[in-house]
Amino acid sequence: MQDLKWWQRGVIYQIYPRSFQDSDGDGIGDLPGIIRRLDHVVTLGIDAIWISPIYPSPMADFGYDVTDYCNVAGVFGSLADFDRLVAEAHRRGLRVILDFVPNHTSTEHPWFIESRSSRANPKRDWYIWRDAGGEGALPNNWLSRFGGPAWEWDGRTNQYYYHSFLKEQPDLNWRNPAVKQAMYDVLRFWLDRGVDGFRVDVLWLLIKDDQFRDNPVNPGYLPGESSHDRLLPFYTANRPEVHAIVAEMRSVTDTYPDRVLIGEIYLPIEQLVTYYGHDLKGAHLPFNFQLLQTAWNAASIAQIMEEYEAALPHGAWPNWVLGNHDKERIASKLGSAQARVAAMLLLTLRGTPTIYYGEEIGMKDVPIAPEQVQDPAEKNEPGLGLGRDPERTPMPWDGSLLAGFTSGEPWLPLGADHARVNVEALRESRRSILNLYRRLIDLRRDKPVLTHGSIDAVTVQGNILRYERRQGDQRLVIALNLAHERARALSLPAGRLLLSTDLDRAGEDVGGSASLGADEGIIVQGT
Ligand code: TEU
Repeated sequence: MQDLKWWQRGVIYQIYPRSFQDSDGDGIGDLPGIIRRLDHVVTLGIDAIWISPIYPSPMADFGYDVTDYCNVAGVFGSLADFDRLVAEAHRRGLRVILDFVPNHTSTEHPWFIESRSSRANPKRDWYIWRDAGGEGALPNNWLSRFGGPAWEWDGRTNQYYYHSFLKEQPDLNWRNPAVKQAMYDVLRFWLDRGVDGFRVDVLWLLIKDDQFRDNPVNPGYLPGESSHDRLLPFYTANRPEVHAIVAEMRSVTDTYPDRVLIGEIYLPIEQLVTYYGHDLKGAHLPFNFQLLQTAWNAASIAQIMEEYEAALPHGAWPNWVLGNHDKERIASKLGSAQARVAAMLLLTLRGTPTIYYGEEIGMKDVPIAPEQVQDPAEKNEPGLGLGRDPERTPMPWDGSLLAGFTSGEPWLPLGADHARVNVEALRESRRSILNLYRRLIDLRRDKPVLTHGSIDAVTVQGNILRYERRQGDQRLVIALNLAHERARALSLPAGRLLLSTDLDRAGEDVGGSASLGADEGIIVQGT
C-alpha cells in the first residue's frame, strides 16, 4: 500500500473563528473557544483544522485585511492562546492549518502606511501604484471583486493603488523581491510555532499583468451578477508568473517536515490542476470547488468526477470541497435530505475532503435582515445575493437560548432552528446527519480502499450516480440517489450494505439489485 501523508489520508475541517465558540461573552468566537470545542472535532474523526484568519485586523473584510501577519487579533485572543491551541490540538492528534493572506494587506498595515506616505518611500513599490490615465482617468478598466473600479486615488501622492477586493485591502506587489522575502518570513514565523500548513487565500490572483492591459468584456455577463463579472479577469488573474511564486512558497514549507500547502483557486479544472506545479512542486492541494459550482444532478457530477480525474497530473492528490465561508451552505442549496447524500459523496470520493463547520449538523444559511448585515460584499452591492453573512453564523452547540455559543450578543444571529438543530441534540439522535458524518468518517478509517483505492465505473442511471472504489480485491460500490423519488431495481453486485444515509438500513445483503429510497445513498461492499 502506498505510504500516504496525513493530508492525503485525513479529513480537513474549516473553522470560521468568529462563529465557532465564544469564551469571553463578546459575542465573537475566539481561540480559547476553539480549544474548548476541540473534542467535538476529534470525535467527529477530523485530522486537521483550518482556521480562517486570526491576525490583527480592522475587520473590514473580517480578517482578510491584515495589519500584522505575526500576531493574533485581541478579539481572538493572544499568541499564547494560539500556542496553547496548537499544543492542545497536537496532543489530540489534530493538525492545525492557518489561513495565509498574501495577496493584500489592510490599508492600516504599517507597510501600506509607509508606502502611501511618499513616492520616495522604500516601501512605495511594495504595493501597486499607477499614474492616472490622463485627466484623472483610471489607469485601466480593472474591477474590484467587491464592486467598482480596482483603483483607488491617493490624493497625497497623486497616484492610484490597486485593490482586487475592498479599497481597504491594497494588493501587495509580488513582483518585488522584498515583498516575497517578507512574506516567506511570515510563513517561517508560523511554521516555527508548529503550524502544519497553510490555506493560501486567492493564490491565483497574486500576479497582475506587468503591462496593465485592459481586461476584455465578458460577452456572457448577465445583469444581476456581480459587477466584477462584466469583464473577464484575463490580465488580473491566473497570470503565468504566479507559478514561480507558488513554487517558492512550497519550497519554504518544504524546509519543514510534513507540512501542507493548500491553495484557494477558483478556476476551471484544466487551469486549476496547473497549480500542482511543475514536477508537483506547487500546491499540495489546489482546492477543488467543482462541487460548489456544478448543477446537482447525477450527469453533471459524473462529468466533473471524470474530468477532474482525467486532468490530474500523474501523482497529484485530489481533493473535494462542499462549502466554505464564501458560499451558500450545502444544506440550504440542496435541502436537508440531499445534504446527507452530499456527505456520502464527499467522504467516498477519491481525495482529501474538506468539511465546513456546521455541515456535520446540516446547518443552513441564516437569513440576515438589512440592519444585521456585516459583510462588505453585501454592503457594497446590496440585493444581488452576494452577502456571505448567512453562511457565517454561530455554531449551535446546544438547545439553550444562545446555543452554547456565547453568553453575550452573537455578532450574527443564530438560526431560528437552533433549539432543534444543534450538536448536543443531534448527537443523541441516532439517525442524525451528525451520526451519519461520524459513521462515514469511521468507514474511511476502517476501509483503506476509500483512501487508497482507485475510482472507477462512474455511471449515471436517471438521477442515480454510481461509482466504485477499488484496490486489490477490495471493491466498494457507491450508489447515490440525487432525486427526491424512490428508485427501483438498481443493478448492483452481490454484496453487503455497509452504510446507508438512512441509518436504519445496514448489514442487508444486496443480491444483484437494490432499491434506493428518495435521497438515499448507499455503500455496498462487493463479495
Ligand atoms: O475569497 C476569494 C474570492 O474569490 C471571493 O471573491 C469569493 O469568490 C467571494 O467571496 C464570493 O463568494 C477569499 C476569501 O475566502 C474571502 O473570504 C475574502 O473576502 C477574499 O478572499 C479576500 O481576501
